[in-house]
Amino acid sequence: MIDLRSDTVTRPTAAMRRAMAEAEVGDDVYGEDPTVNLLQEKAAELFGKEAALFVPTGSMGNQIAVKLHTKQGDEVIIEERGHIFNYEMGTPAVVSGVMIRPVRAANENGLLTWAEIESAIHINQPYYACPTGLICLENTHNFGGGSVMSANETSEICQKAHALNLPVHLDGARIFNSAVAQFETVANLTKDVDSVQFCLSKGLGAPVGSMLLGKKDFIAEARSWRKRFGGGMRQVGILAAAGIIALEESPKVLHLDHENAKRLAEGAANIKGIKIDAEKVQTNIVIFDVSETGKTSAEICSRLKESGILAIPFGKAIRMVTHYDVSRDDIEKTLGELQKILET
Ligand code: TLP
Repeated sequence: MIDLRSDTVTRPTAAMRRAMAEAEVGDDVYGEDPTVNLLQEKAAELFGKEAALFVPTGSMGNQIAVKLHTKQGDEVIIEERGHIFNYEMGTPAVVSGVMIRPVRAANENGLLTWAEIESAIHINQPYYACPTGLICLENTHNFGGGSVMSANETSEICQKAHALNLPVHLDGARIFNSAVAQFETVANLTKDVDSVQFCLSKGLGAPVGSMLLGKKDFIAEARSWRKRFGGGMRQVGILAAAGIIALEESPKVLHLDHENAKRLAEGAANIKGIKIDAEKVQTNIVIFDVSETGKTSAEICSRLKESGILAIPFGKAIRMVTHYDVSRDDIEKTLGELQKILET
């Protein structure tokens, strides 16, 4: 199978499996797992943040941050296609008692400008509006097509938010893809955010795990919330060992996924009825519109599946995500099959 549904489908590398087998472990609920502690130290150092916490999933990292930055009845500003709003099971409402204020970015890439955020902020409006408690950004923006926000854009938003006493959380599930695409460091991309979550289990290829980073006090409290969420694991150094390899080795090869995504987008753009601007594909996510092909996205995906290719239909579009288990030959095969389905 050529699995383009997501970069979450990667299997651990041989080096990860070896490291997992040999990992030194302890009870992480007591803070005594040396491999988890090492991963947390390495991540904090790489991002230039005071502290880091290993969490089982990106969703848990995001939701702990939402919980800690807000109080019940607050509103959280987020781009309309954002993951925290659309794909985390309504947890902000369930767990934090907050409202989401979705804001549609004018740019199709899903990246909000400060002007767009500012127009949705509610402060000092007692008796009417739900007060804004948090701004969430997403870099890369998944359903904006893997688009990247620059360090300057991020810092500008953070500084203006901080001037209004508003914290900023970054869903950086794929922040390393963003950094590689921009020849930037993850530290620069996240330097002014109050907290950032990134995933070891997406393009970086670890089997499980995400990291939440921020100030020492924030991470100490996050540790308690992780326990409340049921995420206090024990000899989890087994997983952190793979995470260390993901953190240190995988960013070096992410550019290959980006090159494959670009080729996929360029090839798809030449197929009858498919609409995509390949110029705008910056990382490993390719979303193309199939509404003018005469077939639905579901039909196309089910035909692809018959040829051993998996992709996800989203309304009138199809998403394909490249990762290290997808080769250039797989991309060419996918383009060939798409052409067969749509042009013959
Ligand atoms: N994204 C998954 C699906 O949930 C859509 C995918 O296949 O892309 N933030 C962002 C930006 C994400 O893309 C994801 C996962 C998460 C958070 C959540 O991570 P997990 O799955 O570890 O909870």
